[in-house]
Amino acid sequence: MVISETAEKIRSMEIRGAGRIARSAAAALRDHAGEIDASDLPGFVSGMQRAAEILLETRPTAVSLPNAVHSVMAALAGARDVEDARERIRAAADEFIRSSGEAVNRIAAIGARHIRDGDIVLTHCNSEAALGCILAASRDGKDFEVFATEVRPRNQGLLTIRVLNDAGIRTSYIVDSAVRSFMNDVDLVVVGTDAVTVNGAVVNKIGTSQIALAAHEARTPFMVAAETYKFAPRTILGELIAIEERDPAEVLSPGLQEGLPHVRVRNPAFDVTPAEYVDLIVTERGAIPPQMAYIIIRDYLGWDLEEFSRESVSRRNETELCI
Ligand code: RUB
Repeated sequence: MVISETAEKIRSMEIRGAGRIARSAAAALRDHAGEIDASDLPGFVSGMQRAAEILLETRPTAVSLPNAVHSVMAALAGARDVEDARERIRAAADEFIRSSGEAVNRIAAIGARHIRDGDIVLTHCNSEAALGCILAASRDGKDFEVFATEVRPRNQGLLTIRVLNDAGIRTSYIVDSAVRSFMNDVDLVVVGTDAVTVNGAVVNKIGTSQIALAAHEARTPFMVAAETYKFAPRTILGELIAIEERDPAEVLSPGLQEGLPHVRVRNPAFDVTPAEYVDLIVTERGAIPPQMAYIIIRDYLGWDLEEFSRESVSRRNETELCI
């Protein structure tokens, strides 16, 4: 029950933003582990695997989701019996949620140092990691302004301006296409991310790459706030990040579409900003250049080529043997 409810909330974007999606998936797995009625360990494990798959199918782009699921499900390895497995899942999920919150706070503290008195900071979409940096700078007593974009078609900018307004931060709200007009006034761009690939490319809300391009042209620093679980281990072996394409009705109402039989509405939810347009990625382990993405995947997520191969083999075994 908790799994299908959480999955639906993620799919419908009631729960949205890569960090929140990851924490809610971890919590759903924990609660599901508490509910499963399994008489033996193989039954428990296959019930957990089904749950993990349902969560993984909700939204394809935010890599924080598979990373959260992986970190919780890995706790099943070595479980002695159902009760032990339940306890391991509970502990791993709680640890993921705790460390995720801590990572966001740490990123805020580091990112805030890059915001100076008098700056104009531009942000896009609604990222708790990026907003964390802005709010922390404000709490530090810095006096600066923010430009926040509208974020068509789902208007996440409305969430962002509410947060900024509540914090008393002077904010200008602009349509997405106005970014280049203002970029020469902007001192720093701060965004979050759904995935960072091994070559340092940043996948974030549609429009981010245009903003990065405009920032690059104007020589405005472009900073990304990213917990380490937003880095994508499978890109090591050339796996690509799937870009979610959402319902055309988010862009154009079905009524209007009907009158335009030759028009196809495209609605990709994310885009890819190449590493050369990214100046800095602020993680909870410190700020890094995008070129260091591989090190994060290897050292902090603990995945390397060898583990990747082992994981693929053990996944095959799990399917064959159902543990
Ligand atoms: C949200 C989005 C956010 C990242 C990072 O897209 O692109 O910038 O997920 O957010 P959507 P956070 O609204 O489609 O989920 O820093 O909160 O994890």
